[in-house]
Amino acid sequence: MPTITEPLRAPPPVPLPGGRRLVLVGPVVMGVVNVTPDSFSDGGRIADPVAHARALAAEGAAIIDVGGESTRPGAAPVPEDEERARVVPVIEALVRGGLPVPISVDTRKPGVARAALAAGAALVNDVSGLGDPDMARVAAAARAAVIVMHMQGTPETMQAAPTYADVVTEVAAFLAERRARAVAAGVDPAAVLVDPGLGFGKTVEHNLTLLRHLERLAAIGPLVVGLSRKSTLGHVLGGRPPEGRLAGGLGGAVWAALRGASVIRTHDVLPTVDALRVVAAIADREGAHAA
Ligand code: HH2
Repeated sequence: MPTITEPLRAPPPVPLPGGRRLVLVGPVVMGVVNVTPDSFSDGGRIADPVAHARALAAEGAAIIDVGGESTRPGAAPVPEDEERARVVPVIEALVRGGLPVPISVDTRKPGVARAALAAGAALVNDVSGLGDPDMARVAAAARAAVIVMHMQGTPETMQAAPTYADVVTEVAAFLAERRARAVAAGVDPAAVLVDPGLGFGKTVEHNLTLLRHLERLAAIGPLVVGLSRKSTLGHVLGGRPPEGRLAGGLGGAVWAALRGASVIRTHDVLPTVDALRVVAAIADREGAHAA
């Protein structure tokens, strides 16, 4: 078992465009803002994504993740124009309104990322792990940070029959390789975060195994973990629907925090911030629980 204090050591601050820095003490919470009609847990239910994003920032999110394409299992791709038209006005409005935290754009498309970064986003959250070779160049040109996520297959097919010989080793190798790709394209090495992509081409057992071995992934780069409302929680909780998975998600967030995660991606910002503040206070890492 790792000690509690060891994995909680924060990685260096992540450099962002405009000389800003993202300090990963805590760990920090990334609040999900889906500008989609069909996301798995909140599709079409967020009437005003700008107000929602501001509320999540006020609740303590350190990053706001704006996405215009659902990547839930079975989701069909969204045309680039449409995805851009969903996310860019939201990002523009948030930047114009002086949102106090950086914005990431959740996209697999370099064209969408370029427009989002021009509108003021500071990170690219790519669930395809830089699958499009232009993505790393787009991020580097904007001096943006990058989240490299692992996915086996594509959202349309990924849950058909996920197969690994050794899921932790394969995901770790992928993340290290794609991190190197970002750095080779000119992204600051300190600005590349990695994410195992829970639920993206993985069975419940694969997801639990990855969670069990987060330290190996955190050794590659600052680690992002997104378990919020996902079906693995529903499975563990005996078939609970997404709206009944909050407490389970908090259990997972606390586990991830104690095993090296730097960023917890969640729909439920306030309860997650509270849970992580208590963890940090108990772990008593200097400054970690200062508001
Ligand atoms: N999960 C989702 C989407 N983007 N990005 C990262 N880095 N890590 C994740 O685990 C992750 C992600 C799926 O959640 P959500 O955005 O709520 O659903 P949908 O893809 O249906 O919009």
